[in-house]
Amino acid sequence: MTDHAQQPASRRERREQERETLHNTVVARRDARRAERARAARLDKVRKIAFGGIVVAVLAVGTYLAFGDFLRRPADAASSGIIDVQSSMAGFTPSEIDVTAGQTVTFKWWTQDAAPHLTGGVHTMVSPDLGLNEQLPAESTKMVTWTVPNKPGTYDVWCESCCGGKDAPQMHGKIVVKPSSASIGAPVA
Ligand SMILES: [Cu+2]
Repeated sequence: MTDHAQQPASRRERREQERETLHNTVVARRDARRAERARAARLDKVRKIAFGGIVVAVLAVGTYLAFGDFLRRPADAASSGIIDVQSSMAGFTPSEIDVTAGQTVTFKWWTQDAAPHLTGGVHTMVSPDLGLNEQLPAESTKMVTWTVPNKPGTYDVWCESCCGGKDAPQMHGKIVVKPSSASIGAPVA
């Protein structure tokens, strides 16, 4: 008797258990799908942020490469190594030239003045302290390559072949020798 009473009950229990197991499986699968979708959404968000960051970085680098050289030029005119200098009856243009100690620079030195106006038919560039003593023929352009002595400071440079030469204030220019970055902070010998 007890067997008969228990059997249907245990069948029901088994069916209930099976239903419950099935239900649990369905719920578990649904939860897993939701978790997967949430994870995918998070990953997608992270990817978008990372991509945005890469785009910004690439644009920044591109902008720097395109304009960095241009932007630096006014601050450090001598960094290209070629310095445009004109000599005229008004003196040197520019009247101040900035260079760096130890740097090798090239003056693209030119004049439009005609020979009759110039003593000996030349302009000159004289700065004994800096080892400069150059001549520029009338109406010409000359490339003068010069290694800047390792002597930071401000130096006088003049033309002695026209318009009163060294005695004339307008015939003087200034060469500023900046310390090289390697020697900044180190004692100047
Ligand atoms: Cu001159």
